[in-house]
Amino acid sequence: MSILIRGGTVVTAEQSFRADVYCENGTIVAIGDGFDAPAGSQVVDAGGMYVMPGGIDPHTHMELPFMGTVASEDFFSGTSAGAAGGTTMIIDFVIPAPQQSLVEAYRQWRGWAEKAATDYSFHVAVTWWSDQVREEMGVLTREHGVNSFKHFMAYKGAIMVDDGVLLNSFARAQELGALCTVHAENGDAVFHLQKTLLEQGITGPEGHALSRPPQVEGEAAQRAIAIANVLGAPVYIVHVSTEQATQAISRARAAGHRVYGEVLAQHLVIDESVYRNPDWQTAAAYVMSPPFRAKHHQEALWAGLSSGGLQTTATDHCCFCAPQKAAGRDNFTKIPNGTGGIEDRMSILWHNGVGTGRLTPNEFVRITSTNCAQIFNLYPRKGAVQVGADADLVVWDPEGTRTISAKTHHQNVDFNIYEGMEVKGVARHTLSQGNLVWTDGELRTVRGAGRYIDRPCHPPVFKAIERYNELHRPVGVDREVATAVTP
Ligand code: DUC
Ligand code: ZN
Ligand code: ZN
Ligand code: ZN
Repeated sequence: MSILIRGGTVVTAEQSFRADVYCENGTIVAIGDGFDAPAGSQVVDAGGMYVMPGGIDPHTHMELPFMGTVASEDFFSGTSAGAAGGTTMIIDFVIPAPQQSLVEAYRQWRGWAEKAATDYSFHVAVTWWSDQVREEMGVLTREHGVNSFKHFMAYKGAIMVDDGVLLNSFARAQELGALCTVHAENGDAVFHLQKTLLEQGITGPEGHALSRPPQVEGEAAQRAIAIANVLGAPVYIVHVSTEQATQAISRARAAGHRVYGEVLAQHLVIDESVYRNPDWQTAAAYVMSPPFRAKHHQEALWAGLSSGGLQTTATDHCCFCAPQKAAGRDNFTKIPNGTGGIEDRMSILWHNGVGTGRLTPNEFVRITSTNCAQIFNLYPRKGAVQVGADADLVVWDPEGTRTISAKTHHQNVDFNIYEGMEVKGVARHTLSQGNLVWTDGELRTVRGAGRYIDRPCHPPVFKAIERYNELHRPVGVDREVATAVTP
């Protein structure tokens, strides 16, 4: 099986150049000018288009059991919708119930994901702490290619963890060379505000945003970073939606700490006014956490992406249909949290990022693919257009247009949060493992064709930390002398 992508401009995180890309058996085998297609090869005309690494969405929740229901998008429909939008890999989340074995939960998710159409991998959430969890984090990193663990600082009474768990888990992950990721919202503050709002008779979707103000995220992001810094551990903050959290990350990075931030496409273009929609069902469709924000936060997020202070973009794709959302008719705290957008992320970012001059095409590749591949140790197999890399590619048409709508999308949800938005910049062809899975508006994904991708740990960063501690030793204090005089 061979395919030649002819006449396009290759765009990577570093450079753009005119070249043909030739792939065989799922791998890029040659990049250069003016190839003749070997007999029997398929040829894709990429004239006037960009050939880029397929998008990687580092944050999805396909068929997640959550808040009394199950997310409507499964691994096949979700990865297929992703392919239609130029995304060729997801990193989804295994979320064990408190007290559940992490390895057992991981196996459960692996079973569900066998139907995926494109490649995938898993972060595993730490929702409780014990010696068993400590041990299983080791098993997952050594035997199952898991190099990242997730922590929810919100969802009190369910999957929220306290600072003690964060410290134990961050320290363990650091020992293993794994990366900790955090959903940063102060769950106690959210719980308190939810109760107060309900007592005041505020029961509609507007209460959801009021119960999760920007400070709630800012405080938690700052705290997670501080806890990581106590240990000298790296930390990755998922779905950064506020100026406060963006600033906390920037400050830490400027001080030399390894802190990463992820932005959801929807937080860049949709604001909090959606919760004031008089139609309950429409307002409820936008209930997700963190919620949509006042407009000025969007500028902070864009600035973070273009400056490199925030590194990745995702969707938190976690779909619930109107009948599922209706569970919270009389009480906003019962509306299942989640929105969708895996099919639209790339176009939303191109149109509003590259189309407005906020991002260069190379920066677009960085924040949709390469940075994620590097942070989560998938590079250069993923996130690169180079010989030897997987042939997960998107042929991007910068002039193509689309009006986003639930009527035409491939996502398994009855609503589209971007309904009616017109975007310029679309995936014309998407290749997964060298196969055309989306071409000129036709979806050709195959159930079960996706592979689980191992992500080995990076080497632990202890050396760097010793050096860091050395640099931060108070002036005039010699450690050996200080030890010697201690009685
Ligand atoms: N936020 C959501 O909106 N849904 C799933 C989990 C989360 O943190
Ligand atoms: Zn989250
Ligand atoms: Zn410092
Ligand atoms: Zn999430």
